[in-house]
This record gives sequence, C-alpha cells and structure tokens, in this order.
Amino acid sequence: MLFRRIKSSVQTLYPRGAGFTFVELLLAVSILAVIVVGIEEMFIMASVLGDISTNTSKAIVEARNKLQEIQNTNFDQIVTKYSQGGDIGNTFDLINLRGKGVVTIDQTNPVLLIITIDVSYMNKNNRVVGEDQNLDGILEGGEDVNNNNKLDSVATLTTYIAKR
Ligand SMILES: [Ca+2]
Ligand SMILES: [Ca+2]
Repeated sequence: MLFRRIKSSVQTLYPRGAGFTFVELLLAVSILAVIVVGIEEMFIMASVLGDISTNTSKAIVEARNKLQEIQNTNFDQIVTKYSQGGDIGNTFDLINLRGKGVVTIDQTNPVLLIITIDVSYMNKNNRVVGEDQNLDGILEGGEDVNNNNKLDSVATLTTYIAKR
C-alpha cells in the first residue's frame, strides 16, 4: 500500500522513462553517506559515554568495597593499617579496572574518623579520570589540579567511622 503510494508519487515526479539523472543519484548517495556517518558517530559517542559511565560505577563499587573493609576493621587499628606506609597502606589496586584507589583519613577528631576514598582510573580511550594521572597512588607535581594536597576523583566516597 505504502510502496504503491511512493511508486505513484515517484511516477508523478518522474514520468515513465524519465528516471533519475546521474547528478540526482549522486546527490542522493552523498546525502545518505552524510546521514550514515552521522549515525555512526552517534553510536561511537554513545559507546564512549557508556564506557565512561560503566567505569565510574565500577570505580565507585571498588571504593565502596574498600570502605566496607575499613569499616570491618577494629577502630583502633584503622589509622595504623590504612595510613601511608601502614600494614595495608593508603593505596589499593582496582580489581575490575585499570586504576588506583587512595584512602585519606582525617583524624582531627580521634573518636570520629572521616574516611575518604578517591579512585582514579583509565577509560578505554586511555584518558585517566581523576587527579592521579599516572595511577600510582602518589601525589606528584602537576597532579593536584585543585590544590588541596590530595588526589581527588569524580569516583569518590566519604564516610564517618565513630569509635564504639
Ligand atoms: Ca601519581
Ligand atoms: Ca586534589
């Protein structure tokens, strides 16, 4: 039905025998090519964005797992274990992503620790998300973009742990 209607309108535009001219065909093909390239770019963009959001979720999950591990640690041992140079240390490798997590402990109030975990990681396009550009867990010159003397990332979690 639809096909017949299209056919009849084409026949009105192009009476039998007239057909398409070469230039018209060329124009149609070029327009189609532009549309196809546009759609393709859209898919690539969607895949890149999808990758970024998947990785951010993965990074958050890894940060949460680390936080749980810390929460399950005896309060009096948290600082010694998770400080720089401690038994476990203040950095950890990611399991499902290429990257590094950094644990920061604010012990201004010794009975209420503020634990922050920042995870810097690499996306498929080799871009690093987070301030730890070389993913080594160490703050180096040029990495502290916001000048707060710690490695930040969009994948960050903070929690309070009180002495019980
Ligand atoms: Ca670094
Ligand atoms: Ca920083």
